[in-house]
Amino acid sequence: MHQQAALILVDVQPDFMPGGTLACHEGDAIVPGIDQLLRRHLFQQTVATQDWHPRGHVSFASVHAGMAPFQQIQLYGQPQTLWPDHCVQDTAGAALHPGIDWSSADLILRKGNRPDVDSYSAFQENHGPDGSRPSTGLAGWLRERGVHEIYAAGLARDVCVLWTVQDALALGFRANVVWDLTRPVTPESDAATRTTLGELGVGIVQSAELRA
Ligand code: VGL
Ligand code: ZN
Repeated sequence: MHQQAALILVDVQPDFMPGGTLACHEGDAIVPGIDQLLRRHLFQQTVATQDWHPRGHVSFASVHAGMAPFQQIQLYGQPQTLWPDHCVQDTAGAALHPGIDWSSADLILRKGNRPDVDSYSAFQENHGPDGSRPSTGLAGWLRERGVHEIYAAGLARDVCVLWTVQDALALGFRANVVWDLTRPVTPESDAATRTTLGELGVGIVQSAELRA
């Protein structure tokens, strides 16, 4: 048991896997390993996030005239990548992946439900119209349970997983990425992601190294 540690499974949803609308490279390859990891009950708490957008969400390229997916705009003074429509509430692509037994998850946190604000990290929404990044409440939830360290896995390695560990560190948690149980939207980003994680002091671990 990793005492005082939480596993955070980020956006393990069909839309981020081959056949989905915003597929990560080999995104489905992490499903068996995550299911096996959950069955080992190594962590004091397990949290799953679920990207959960209303139709017409501000992050969808389809709502910005003349814009295409993966282009960037400025939104509330910050860069915002525009995405294909994905993880629309109550669609199959937005479900927690059916190949995983989620019954041991202690908390399922839906994010990105505000129409005008995107939300990558499990801890804080992206910048809103007033320039702030509202808390999701996760940091307090973890602290109340004595958690000081997080292990993040899921999708996407270069977007929501990365933002989650960056916020975790900024909020005073030790942070690790379970590298083999993540996949990127942009495979070319892997070298930069590793460099960023190393510079921040985020641990990069493999699921096979995790021990009871
Ligand atoms: C994600 C882009 C848009 C992710 C979510 O889960 O990494 N990426 N929404
Ligand atoms: Zn999203």
